[in-house]
Amino acid sequence: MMPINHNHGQIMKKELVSLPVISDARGNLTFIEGNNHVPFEIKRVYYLYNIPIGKTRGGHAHKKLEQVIIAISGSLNVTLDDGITKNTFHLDNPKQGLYVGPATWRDMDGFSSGTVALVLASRSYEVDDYIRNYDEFIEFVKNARGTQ
Ligand code: T46
Repeated sequence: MMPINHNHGQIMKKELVSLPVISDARGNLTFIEGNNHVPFEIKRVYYLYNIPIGKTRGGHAHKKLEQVIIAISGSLNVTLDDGITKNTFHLDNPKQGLYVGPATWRDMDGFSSGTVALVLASRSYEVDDYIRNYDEFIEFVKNARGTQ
């Protein structure tokens, strides 16, 4: 999975999570433990599949939620935006995850046919944790930086 940089050639390596693989003549097995292979306790798991070609998802940020996105099968592009820098990651490897922290706008597109994207999440589904308006997101990021 290679990040495609939009700004200053900066590679955001902290987003990439390598997952363990047990490989033998029967094939591969990858396992994921919370607070070990991903940097949080896993509270929720969901997956995106049957995505029609050309459709986009995401278009929001979260206030508190942390997630790791894995292309279990197929491929997709995920663009992460922290309010200043945008980086696009092409996910096509079930041995790697993409960490998405709080206060990060995400857009997903370029789903190949048959893609299954597994998402591991640090919190239960909370509608109030979503920021679905980009201007509100920028305000949220500015306020968060101001309180640091
Ligand atoms: C994210 C990206 C990667 C639930 O009821 N429970 C859930 O756990 C989730 C994830 C969604 N929903 C409902 C909320 C909406 O009514 O499912 C509907 C579709 O969700 P949304 O439009 O947010 O789907 P995506 O693919 O744009 O975003 C999802 C996650 O919501 C989001 O947290 O980071 O995948």
